[in-house]
Amino acid sequence: MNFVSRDPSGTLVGALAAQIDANGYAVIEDYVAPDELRGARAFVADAIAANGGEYVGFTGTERLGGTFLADLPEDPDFVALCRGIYARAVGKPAPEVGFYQILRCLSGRGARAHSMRFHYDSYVLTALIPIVVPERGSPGRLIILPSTRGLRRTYLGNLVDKVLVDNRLAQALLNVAYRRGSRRMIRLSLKPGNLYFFWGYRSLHTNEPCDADAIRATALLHYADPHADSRVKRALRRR
Ligand SMILES: O=C(O)CCC(=O)C(=O)O
Ligand SMILES: [Fe+2]
Repeated sequence: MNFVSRDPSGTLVGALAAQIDANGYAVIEDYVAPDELRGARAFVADAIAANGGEYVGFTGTERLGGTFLADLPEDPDFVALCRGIYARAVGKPAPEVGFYQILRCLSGRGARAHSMRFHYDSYVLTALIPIVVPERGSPGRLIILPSTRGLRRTYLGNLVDKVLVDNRLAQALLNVAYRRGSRRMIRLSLKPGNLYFFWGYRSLHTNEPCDADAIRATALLHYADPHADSRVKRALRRR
């Protein structure tokens, strides 16, 4: 993983940012080394088995054991990649902040409850690494409606967008559009070990479920909350 050190003029980073703008996402194929991916897959299988075959999620790196995911948010190349893409797209220096990281392991009857809920992320750039993808049944694709909004100037503006989407009517309409095969929705088949980027803050997105007897596991590293310094946000969160 030394893409950025081999890219001193920022050609790769610029191309990735342009790809996200043009296509709704960008991908670096086989970003994860096979042995690292194998370790993470074993970790996911064990975690789901220990939870009786049901969904588990891990926030942060503490409980990620010896997997590559525990080290990824400190990996200089990965950090430089994300910051570089951010700076190119936003036109401002990338903030010196860490990632909001989640490992989502879908399986069992609960897999549906964690799927097909369209949302905006609170962070500008979303990096996604599939760890396990279903081999049969529902493919568990990533669904993206690219660039459905801009970066809101205020946290309240952001909140209004979220409220407008996070209700039964809006979700039902989006699900109807999905089932009717809306061309605006990108249906991205994921490959384990690839690294995908998209504008999580700006693009409505969600994931398809997997069947109860399958596993769908994705690592998400969210970067840069535009409203991190908002006084309104802090006041609301305090309650
Ligand atoms: O698991 C996925 O494919 C997407 C999850 C997601 O969008 C999120 O956790 O914010
Ligand atoms: Fe998301």
